Amino acid sequence: KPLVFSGVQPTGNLHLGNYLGAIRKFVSLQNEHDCIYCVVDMHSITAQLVHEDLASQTRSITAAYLACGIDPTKHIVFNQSRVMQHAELAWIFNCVARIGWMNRMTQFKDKAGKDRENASLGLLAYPSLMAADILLYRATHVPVGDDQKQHIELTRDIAIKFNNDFSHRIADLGIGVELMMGEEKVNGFFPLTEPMIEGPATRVMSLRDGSKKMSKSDPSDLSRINLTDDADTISKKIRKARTDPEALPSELAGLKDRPEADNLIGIYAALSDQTREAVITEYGGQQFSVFKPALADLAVEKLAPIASEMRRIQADTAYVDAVLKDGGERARTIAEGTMKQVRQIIGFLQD
Ligand code: AQP
Repeated sequence: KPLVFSGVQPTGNLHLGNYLGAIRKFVSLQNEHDCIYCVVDMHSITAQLVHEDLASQTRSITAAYLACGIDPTKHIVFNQSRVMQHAELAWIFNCVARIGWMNRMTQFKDKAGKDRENASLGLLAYPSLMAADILLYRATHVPVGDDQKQHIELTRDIAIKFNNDFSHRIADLGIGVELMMGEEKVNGFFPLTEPMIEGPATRVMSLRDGSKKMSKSDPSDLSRINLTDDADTISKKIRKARTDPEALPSELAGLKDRPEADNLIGIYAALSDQTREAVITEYGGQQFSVFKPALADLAVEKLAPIASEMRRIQADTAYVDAVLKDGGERARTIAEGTMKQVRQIIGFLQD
């Protein structure tokens, strides 16, 4: 049965990239699937251990999930550190995955920078924990932005290696399920998870530099639209967004080598639920002095209600905490069911 899992780190203000690349998809998937949405607080300490406001940021991401429309009564919303089985399975996956696999991860290279020897071991092992997050629930689908594609591929590699290494044990215990590996049917314990990376804004770029991803950790606040920005701030940031002096092209091909224009078209398309082609058909030949105000109006219309709903929900700390506690309990039940079988497969003695 399909199961959707995804998460967001509580590392700062959520931005338009997180919204369009991930959270908006979380919301649309909940009508047709069972979903588990996590605030991945354990991931947030890999790059920086001490966060003065980790608790409030965890609540803020939860409030964003709820403000965007995720229903915590029908689905599971919780923070990762509440369910210790994530760390337990991650340790096992550290022993399944190879160091070379981790060394190849572009996010590790970007975040570790030049001084790799000084990066935390947790930052290197991040994809192992992410694989554990997903496979603990045997999730089949993971909605993410384009930057996470490599990590999902690694999750599949870990599942394949675990299924192979323990194939006899899984068969003897009779707890395997039939999986498709290309054309071939195999018996395995963990599913081969599919990333869901779709739509016109799978990689929203910085408003200051079209070659850099919009990111929570960018020191320039003008580089991103935060989900908590008010209408004036959203308009100002779009007005100041870096662009070239040319008018918009009348065909998509004309956006090649114009990353800033391409980014704004993608954002408009995603926010208005249109294709990029449709946006170019409407605005091709227009100057940015016409397009930017239209984009600002659209962004304010779509994002301002989320910001005010987030503020309302966040003010009710007891409610947010109750959602996380209840979600944590339900997640733990599923997670412990998986771990009992994983311990059996490996041969760990347990009660
Ligand atoms: N710019 C983006 N465009 C589209 N999707 C994006 N995502 C992040 N940035 C963009 C998606 O948002 C989800 C949650 O991301 P995360 O918080 O777990 O970590 P991240 O990818 O590292 O996000 P940031 O904003 O860049 O944070 P920092 O600055 O802390 O590294 C993921 O599905 C991600 O793909």
